[in-house]
Amino acid sequence: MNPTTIRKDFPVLDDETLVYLDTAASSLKPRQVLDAMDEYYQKYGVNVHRGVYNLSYVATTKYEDARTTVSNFINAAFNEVVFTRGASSALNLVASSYGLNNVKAGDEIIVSELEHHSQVLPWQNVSRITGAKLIYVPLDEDGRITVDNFRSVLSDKTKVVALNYVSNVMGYVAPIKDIIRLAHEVGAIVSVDAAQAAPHMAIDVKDLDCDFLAFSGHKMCGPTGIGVLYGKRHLLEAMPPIEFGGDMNDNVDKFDASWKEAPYKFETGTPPIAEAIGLGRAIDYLQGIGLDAIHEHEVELRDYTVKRMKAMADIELYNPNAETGIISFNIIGVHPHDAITYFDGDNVCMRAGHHCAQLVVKWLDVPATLRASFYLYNTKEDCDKFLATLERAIAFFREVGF
Ligand code: 7TS
Repeated sequence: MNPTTIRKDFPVLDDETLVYLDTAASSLKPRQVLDAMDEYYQKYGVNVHRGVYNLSYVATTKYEDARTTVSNFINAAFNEVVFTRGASSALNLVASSYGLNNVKAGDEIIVSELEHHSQVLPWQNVSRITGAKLIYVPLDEDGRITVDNFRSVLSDKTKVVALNYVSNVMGYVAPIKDIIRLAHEVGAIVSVDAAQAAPHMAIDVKDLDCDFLAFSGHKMCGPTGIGVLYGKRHLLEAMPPIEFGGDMNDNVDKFDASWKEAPYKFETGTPPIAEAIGLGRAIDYLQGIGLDAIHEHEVELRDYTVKRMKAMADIELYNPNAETGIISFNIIGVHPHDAITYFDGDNVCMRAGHHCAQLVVKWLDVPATLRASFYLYNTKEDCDKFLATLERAIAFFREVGF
């Protein structure tokens, strides 16, 4: 894998002064993906599933081909892949359709403080409406979800387990396969938030045996406005739609209607056609490079950077031993929102804040963190530029007084 060649695929990186370390928020998009979407708009930009003419047939075929690409990517069946607006809407679909129809007062839903708001707030809503209880897995001293801690909250009352595969703040990989096996032993279903996993590591939903799994296109070289919900066939079949309108229906009478089969009953209205095609191309692009090689590259950059950061005074590192390309830290005594402006001045893009995961930032007992995240287009030079800015930022804040 050669990041220097890869960088040439990303038009935003034509600006050679730019150091992009905010992939966990959204990745950059390669020309191949932009071209595939442009081709849709330029050559056959019509609606799907309805036109009885050749252009519409071409659009429908490309849209459904993208579903095949996604299903192969995660080892699902074609009709187990629902296109959504993103990971957030996929996770909301699980809670609003499966959750509200299967969970009742007295049941328990297991979540954690390591979740993105998109995984925990939909289940808070289910809990409010149904009277089911939210239970938090205690995190270990590093802030990890462990199998033992998960076991300590699992019971016969557990109906749903809603956890992340990779944390967007700590970059930890959860022991999700073991969690799924244990949850199934008590008859609970598991909804996996894979928004930070799918872009960086190979996923096999059959091997994991998860019931639901969600991710977004825009964090994996694809466009915004498209995401995926994988659901086991029998679960999707039993779930009611949560949005009603065009294309999702079968027969419509004055006071009643019937729905198409999954996944179509969940894809109301004109879908994100160009975006699905773009996501399919993004997956081809990532697989062409190899998910294992991408993961290895990110970890190498992370280890290189963390080693240098550990040698610096005035740095608080929150996840020194994470196994993915995410570094969460603060400059001691400096509010991250002050620090981030210094990085911006050097054209180093990172995120400062609670990363839409306030519970873990509260668990860390800090107002916010700085977060650098790596992807396939980052290089050792990016790490060096980031470290040089960091050193100057520390010197600057030391001079003006922490
Ligand atoms: N789950 C996780 C673990 C995430 O990191 C994110 C987005 C989402 C769900 C929601 O994805 P969306 O595409 O629907 O927005 N995380 C971040 C982040 O860390 N910084 O900006 C967005």
